[in-house]
Parts: sequence; C-alpha cells; structure tokens
Amino acid sequence: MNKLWMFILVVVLLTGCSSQKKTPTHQYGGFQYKEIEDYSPFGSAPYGTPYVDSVLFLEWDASQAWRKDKVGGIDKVMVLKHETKGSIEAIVYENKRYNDMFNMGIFVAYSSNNGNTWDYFYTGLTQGAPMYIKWYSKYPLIDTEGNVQIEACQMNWDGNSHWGWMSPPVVVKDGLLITFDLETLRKDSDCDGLTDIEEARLRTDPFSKDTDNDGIPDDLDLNPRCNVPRTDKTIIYEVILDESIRIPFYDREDPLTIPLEEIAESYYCTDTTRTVMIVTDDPDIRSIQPKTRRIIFLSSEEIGDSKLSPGDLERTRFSPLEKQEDGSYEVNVYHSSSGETYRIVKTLEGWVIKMTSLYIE
Ligand SMILES: [Ca+2]
Ligand SMILES: [Ca+2]
Ligand SMILES: [Ca+2]
Repeated sequence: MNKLWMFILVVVLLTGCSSQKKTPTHQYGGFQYKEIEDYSPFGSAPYGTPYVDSVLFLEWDASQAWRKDKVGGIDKVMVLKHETKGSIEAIVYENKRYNDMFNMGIFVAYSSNNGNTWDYFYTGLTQGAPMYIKWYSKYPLIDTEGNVQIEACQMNWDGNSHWGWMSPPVVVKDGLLITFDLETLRKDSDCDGLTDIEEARLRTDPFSKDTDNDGIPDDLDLNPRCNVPRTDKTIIYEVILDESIRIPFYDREDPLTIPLEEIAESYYCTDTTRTVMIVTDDPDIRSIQPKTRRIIFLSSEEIGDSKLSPGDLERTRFSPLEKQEDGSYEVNVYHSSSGETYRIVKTLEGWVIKMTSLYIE
C-alpha cells in the first residue's frame, strides 16, 4: 500500500513538473531579471533617446536650449524611457552623481500621483557595466504590479578600465528583462535618508544613521566615513579641493593667503551633490570639511589591491605634502583626466598657496 501511494505521488509530481514551463529568473544587483524571446536586439536603435534625435547632433546647437527641457524634474536629454499608466508615471534615466566622469549611473524617477510629487531612486547599476539598459525597449515600462521593468543586455565589461567605452562593446547575453521593484529601490534599513543601494556605493553603514558618529547623519554628511580631528594642514586641502579657483596660477597674481586660524564652517549634502572618492591614510586630508562635494575616504588597507569596480566613484589622489629644501611644501593632485601642483609656504600671516603647474589629458 505504501509503495503504491509512493508511486502515485511520484507520477503526480513528475507530470506536474513537466507540464509547467517556468521562465528562469536571475538576480543582478538585488534585482530580478529574466530571459525573454521577443526582445529588441542591442544596437537596433543606436541613436537618440525618447526626447533627443541624436545627442551628438544637438551638441552643435549653440543655443543649448535642449539642455533646459525637463520632464518629472529630469533633464530630457538624460531620459532613457518614460511612461504613464493610470496615476503612475515612471522614468528611467542616467545620472553621474555616483560615478566617475566616464560612466553613467541608472536611476528611476517615480510618481504615483499623476506627476504631482516624484521620488528619485538610484539603482546601483552603471550603464553597460555589465548591464546595458535599452531605451528602445518595447516592453511596457510599468509592469502589472506597478514596478519598473526595462530591457537590458549583458556586455563584456572587464572591470578594470576607464577606457572600455572606446573599444567596441560586445554583447555577452541579449534579451534580458530587468525589474526595478519599488521595495528594493526604496529600502532604507536605518531610515537615514540614504537607501541601502546608495550606502553600498558610498561604503557607509546601512544599519547606522551616522556611520562616523560625528553627529551629522549619513545623508547630510559631506565626509560621512571619517571623524578625524583637524590638523594645522587640514585647511590647505580644503582650499585645494573645493576652492582651487581662488588659488592663482604661477606668478600672474599675488598668491592666496589662508589665515592659520581659519575655521571651516559646516556644509551639508543636497539632492544634487556629487560624490568622489579619495584613498588616503593621511589625517591632514581625512579630517577635511568638504563644501561642494561628498568625499568618501577609504584607507589604503580598505582598498587593498582591489581593482576599480565598474563605473565606481570618481577618484582624486593627493601626493604627500612634501617639504622642499627652501622650507616650502609641495603637493600634487590627480583627478581623472587632469592634475595640478601647488607650492605652499607657512608664514606668520598664514598658508601662502599658488599653483605651479597644471595638466589636462
Ligand atoms: Ca540608509
Ligand atoms: Ca547609514
Ligand atoms: Ca556622520
């Protein structure tokens, strides 16, 4: 009797399994995606986006008027796909605020009240690295559950090069449909105003409102990972980083003098603050109060010998403040495609700074 029941059970299970054809789903960056057959192949609409026939062509429009057109608060030129369904309106768009200058991050703008108010979410994805999000997706952008879905394909990103975009991209796997579900986009485990996805990019603690315990919550803190006491040289780095425009070049003007006792005011993040990364163990630098950019400091131990991850935060590097034979200091600053050298002298009036060389790649 037992064996007979077992036999029946096995037959039922096997038939049940074989009669159900399930589309396999996969995970990428916390989002589900599935393979689809009726997709728009990569490159089937190579130019333009919904609001722009061709970005390259528009660059020649001297009025630059197209730059000012917005939808849902987003520059139209950055929009990949835009759709309205009932009271829901959704936009998938590109933005650089969490990427280096060569790559674009993928964001979602979402309104559930006919476009009266909008929420903006970072997906954590970098365009083409390795997921390429297709603006020419023919699938509806808003799915039956009100989540955002869009066609994508997987590219050959080597994860180690700023210059990957210069070589022809190769599609590894085409015909993917990725779903940016609202629950994952919105998740903010510590309720500090930064989503878990943003905190992963910024290397802040997703389970602490104030990662560095300096009293400024993560979403407002322009230096959210370091709570390091100021030194006499902190002010030098603050001026070089945020106000280099004040520093005169060569001997064309008198050098800038920063009073030794100048105390930095407090500045906070806004919705449009860009984030850059500096890898340093130097307390003179780690103690700065940035004004215009959020700085993510990583120690050399934290970064180890890890390669640049796809489209990661833009990096600025500083040489140590080298004392010269004449008693002055020299520091070199390297950005993605430019760099400067500064000469600094300590006087009774303060730090006297001028730029001594500048290069742009
Ligand atoms: Ca958070
Ligand atoms: Ca946090
Ligand atoms: Ca803080």
